[in-house]
Amino acid sequence: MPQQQIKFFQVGSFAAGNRLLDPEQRTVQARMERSNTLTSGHRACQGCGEALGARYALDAAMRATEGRLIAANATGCLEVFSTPYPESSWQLPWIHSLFGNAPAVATGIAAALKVKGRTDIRVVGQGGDGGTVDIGFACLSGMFERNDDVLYVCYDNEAYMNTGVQRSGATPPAARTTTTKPVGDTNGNAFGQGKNAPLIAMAHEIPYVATATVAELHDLEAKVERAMELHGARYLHVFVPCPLGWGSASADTIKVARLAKETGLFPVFEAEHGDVVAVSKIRRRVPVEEYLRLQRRFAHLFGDPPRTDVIAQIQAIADRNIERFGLL
Ligand SMILES: Cc1ncc(C[n+]2csc(CCOP(=O)(O)OP(=O)(O)O)c2C)c(N)n1
Ligand code: SF4
Ligand SMILES: [Mg+2]
Repeated sequence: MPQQQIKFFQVGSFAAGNRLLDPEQRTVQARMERSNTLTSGHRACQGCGEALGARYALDAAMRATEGRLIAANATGCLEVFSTPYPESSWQLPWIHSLFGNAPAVATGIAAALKVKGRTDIRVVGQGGDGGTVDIGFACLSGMFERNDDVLYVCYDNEAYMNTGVQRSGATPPAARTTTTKPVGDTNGNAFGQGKNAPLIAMAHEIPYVATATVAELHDLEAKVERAMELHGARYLHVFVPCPLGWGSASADTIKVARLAKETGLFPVFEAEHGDVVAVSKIRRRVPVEEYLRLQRRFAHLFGDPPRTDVIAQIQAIADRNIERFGLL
C-alpha cells in the first residue's frame, strides 16, 4: 500500500484529515446509523478532544431532535478546523458569526423559530472556553437570564488554542500558556484567578447545567439527550484535552480526560434549576501528579527540585472539589 507522510499540525502544513488520503485508506464509520454531524475532512490536530466532544454532542442532539437542529458556532478551533471557506465538515445548518456572540446568535435563531411557529426545530450554541467564559460571557448570561430555548455547549480546552495557546478565564493555576510563562518568580498561570462557568450557570437557576468529559462519551450523549428533553436555557461544559496546547500525547487524550475526573480536578455532575441532582463518582482516586505529569504545560513543576509546594496547592483544589461535590 502506498505510504503518505502526514504531519499533525493545525496551520501551515498538512493536516490530519481523511480528505487528504486516498479513498481506500480513509477511516470508515463505526456505525452506519450515526448522523455524522461533524464528518471527515476537518483539520483538527490528531487526538483533538474538541473535535471528539463536538461530534458526539451534536450527533446526540441530532438524534434527539430527529435531525431538526441548527447550530451557532463561536470563533475558535472548532469553527476554524471545521469550516475553512468554502469547505465545511458540518452536516447540519450551521452558522458562524463572531468570537463573542454565539449565544446571542443562537438566541436570535430560537426567537425567529418561535415567531414562525417552528417549535419542532431546536437550537444549539457552541464555542470554546475563551468564546464562552470570556468574550461571550455577557451574551451567555443574557441567554440564561431570559431562559432562551437554547442548549449551549462549551468545549473547554482551558486556553485560547486557535490563536496560539493564550490564557483564558478557564486556564488552571500553574499551567504554562504563551501568556503565562513560568519565568522569574512565577509558576505559570496564577492561583486565585479564573471563573467556574458551570457554577455561574447554576446561579442563573436555568433548567439544566451539566459537565462531562470526552473520556465518557456515553455519559456525554446521555446529558445532551437529557438537555434536549427540556426547554429553556441549558448549559453543558465539556472537558476536552488539546494535545497541541497542553503538550500531551495525541494518544493520551482520553487518558488525560479520565484523570481530570478521577483526580477530582474536573467534577462531573448534573444540576437542575440551580441544584446538583447527580454526580459521577470517582472510581479510583488518583493524586493530581499523575494527571499533571502527562502534560508539558506543567513540566516546570517537575524540574530539579520539583515544585512539591505548587503540586500540593493543585491537590488542594482537587480535594476541595471532592468534598464540595461529594465525588467519593
Ligand atoms: C473580537 C475578537 N477578538 C479576538 C479574536 C481572535 N480569536 C479568534 S479565536 C480566539 C481564541 C479562541 O479560544 P477558545 O474560545 O477557547 O476556542 P479554542 O480555539 O481554544 O477551541 C481568538 C482570540 C476574534 N476572532 N475576535
Ligand atoms: S489546537 Fe487543540 S483544540 Fe485546536 S485543533 Fe488542535 S488539538 Fe484541537
Ligand atoms: Mg479554548
